Amino acid sequence: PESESILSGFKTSNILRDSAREKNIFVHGKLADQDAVVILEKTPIREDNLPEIFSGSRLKLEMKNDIYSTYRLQVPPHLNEIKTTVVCPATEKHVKKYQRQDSFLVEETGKDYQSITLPYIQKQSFSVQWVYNILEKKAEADRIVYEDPDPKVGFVLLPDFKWDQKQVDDLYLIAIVHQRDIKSLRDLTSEHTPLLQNIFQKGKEAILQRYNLPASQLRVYLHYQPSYYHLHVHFTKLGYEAPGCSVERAHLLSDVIQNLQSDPDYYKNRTLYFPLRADDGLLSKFKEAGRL
Ligand code: M7G
Repeated sequence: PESESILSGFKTSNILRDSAREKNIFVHGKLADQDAVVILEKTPIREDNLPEIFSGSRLKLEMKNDIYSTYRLQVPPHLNEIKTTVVCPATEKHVKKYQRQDSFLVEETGKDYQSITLPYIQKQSFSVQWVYNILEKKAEADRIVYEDPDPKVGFVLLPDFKWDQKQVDDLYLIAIVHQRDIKSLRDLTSEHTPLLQNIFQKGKEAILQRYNLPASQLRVYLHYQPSYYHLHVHFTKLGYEAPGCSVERAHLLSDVIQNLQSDPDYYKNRTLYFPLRADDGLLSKFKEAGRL
C-alpha cells in the first residue's frame, strides 16, 4: 500500500451530499485543476479491535449525571482511518451521480427502451474502462476472489470498491461477465441463463469458501438502470442495507433466471420501473416523449 499526499492540494467547491447517520460526506472540488469528487466515510468499529481500543485510548469526559456519562475517546490513529474514494478527473455525470436529488419513478416499456433509453445510453453513459481493466488484469488483479475464464459463461468476482473488506458485516462483491455485449438486464434472454446460473452458483461457492458466508445470507441482484452498461451482478450481505438495494432498482438474480426460464424474451418486453434523478438527462427524454 502506497502512502500519498494528493489530497493536500484538493480545493473544495461544494458539498454534494452528507449524512450524519451514514457518517459520510461527498465533496466536489478541484485536484490539480481537474474536477474531482472525494468521498469520505467513517468505517465500522470492529469487534477484534476492541481490546486495543479499550486499552490504548484516552478518555475525555463530556458529562456525568447519576449512572450516565459520555466521553470522547481518542483512539490510536490506525484505528481511526477514514475510507476515501477519489474520482478524478470526474465528469459532470459523476458530480450529478453523487449529488442528493429528488427521484422520479419512470415506467419503461420495451418500446420505450428501444426509442428513448437505448439511444440515450449509447451516447451518454459512463465509460466502462475500469471494467475492461479488471477483465484484462490491468487493475485490481490482486483483489480477484474468483474467476471463471470461459468467454461465454465466465466472469470475475471481486470486492466492490464500496467495501473495504475489513468486516463481513457489510460484504459487497461484484461479478463482472467476460462477454462484452450485454449492456444490462434489458439485453438478457434465455440464451443467457447458463451464464447467470454459473455466476449464481460459483459466486455463492466462492463467497462461502473465502468469507464463510452461506448463500442463505446473500442478496444477489442486478441494478436497472445500472450506472455502468456492462453486465455485472451485485453480491451483498443480507442484513446490510447496501446503497442501491432498494426495490425500485434491484432485481434478484434468482427471479431474473426464473423469469427468463418462463419467457425467453421476458426482459425485452416487460415494462420496467426505475427511479431517475431530477437532473438526469434520461428523465428529460422521457418527459419530451410524453412518457412522464
Ligand atoms: P451499477 O449498478 O452499475 O452502478 O454498479 P451504481 O454505482 O450506481 O450502483 C456498479 C458497481 O461497481 C457499484 O456497486 C460500484 O460501487 C462498483 N464500482 C464502480 N467502480 C468505478 C469500481 C471500480 O473501479 N472498482 C470496483 N471494484 N468496483 C467499482
